[in-house]
Amino acid sequence: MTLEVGILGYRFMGKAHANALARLPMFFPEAPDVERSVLIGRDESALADAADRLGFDSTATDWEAVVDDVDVFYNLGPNHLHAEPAIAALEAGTPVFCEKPLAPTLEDATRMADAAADADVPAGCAFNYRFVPAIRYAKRLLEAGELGEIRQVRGRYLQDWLVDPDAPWSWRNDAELAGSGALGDLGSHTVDLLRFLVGSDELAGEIERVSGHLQTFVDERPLENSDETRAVTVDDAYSAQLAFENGAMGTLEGTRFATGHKNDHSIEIHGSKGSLRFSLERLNELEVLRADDRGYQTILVTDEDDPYVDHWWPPGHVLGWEHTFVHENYEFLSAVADGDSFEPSFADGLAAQRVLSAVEESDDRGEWITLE
Ligand code: SOE
Repeated sequence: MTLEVGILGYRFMGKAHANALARLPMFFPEAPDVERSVLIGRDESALADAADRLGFDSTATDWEAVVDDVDVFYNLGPNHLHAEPAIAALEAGTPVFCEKPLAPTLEDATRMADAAADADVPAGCAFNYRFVPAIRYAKRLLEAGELGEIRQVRGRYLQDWLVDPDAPWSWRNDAELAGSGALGDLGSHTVDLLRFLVGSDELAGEIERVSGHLQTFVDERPLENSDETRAVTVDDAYSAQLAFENGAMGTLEGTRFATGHKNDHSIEIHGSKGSLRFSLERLNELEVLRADDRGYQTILVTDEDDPYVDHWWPPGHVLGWEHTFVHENYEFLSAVADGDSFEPSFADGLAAQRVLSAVEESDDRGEWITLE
């Protein structure tokens, strides 16, 4: 069986997922056969150029005509375009893979998760960092109880692409189009990773209460190639404190203003028997510190029995950011072909969104918020 895939969005994420689809038959021969069937967008000439470069058979400017025509629908467009096409596809019985954050608002995320619950097909939220081999390795250690009871977790996602006040305005700066700023774009990844790693009942459990702080440092920006400016209506940075169900504490930060940091996502976890830390900038490594160690021990997660590694190169031949997309596409498309469920699902996307929305509410009200 060949799965015909339709993809909405052809810029950054379109390229990352198209690359992943192209790699699958070479490195994951057991993956279902996939045809990059139709690429969807509005600007016909940019679309035609992208379809040519990314290996698509055809293009379409109207997602409504495509969502029930293909075997799988990928929604990689800006956040405000996530809900309607994804819901329409699910209602037509088409599996959906949607970029994160699931939606700009909690209301949209809820509608999407409801549509996914009513559909009999996989609906995945593309939190690609779950598919870093070192993160999977960390999850195994945590689930085997090697860190003991989880007491404190820390997550920071630092970027700097808005430090310059003259950096151009984009949809990511607009509340209507994006929902939130660093909080949704970066915080959604951090919240999802922490839920993935320590969110089980045996470890920290779900996030129960949050306290949040949002800040916008530059409140208007120039439009590209124009003398006009437009208002920035989302946060440039956020911080949050978390209280988990089983008593663990969490501290989160995300920013587009950390000068010099390009894509620095790091996680630290402290348990009763040990600590671990991971940094996306050294994604082939996991650092572990047990009670009797004299400093962190670095594990190079590039052995053939490490998660996904045997599909690529011999031990020690490191992987990169783009491989996380290949892994998630492999898992998602296999779930589609086998009729299995897939995680992270729309329910996981909604769970992250509940946390983000509570962080915003806490900032508005100046008090801790308990999640429903
Ligand atoms: C931009 O901040 C961005 O591309 C995010 O949208 C991605 O999810 C993240 O992986 C890298 O940074």
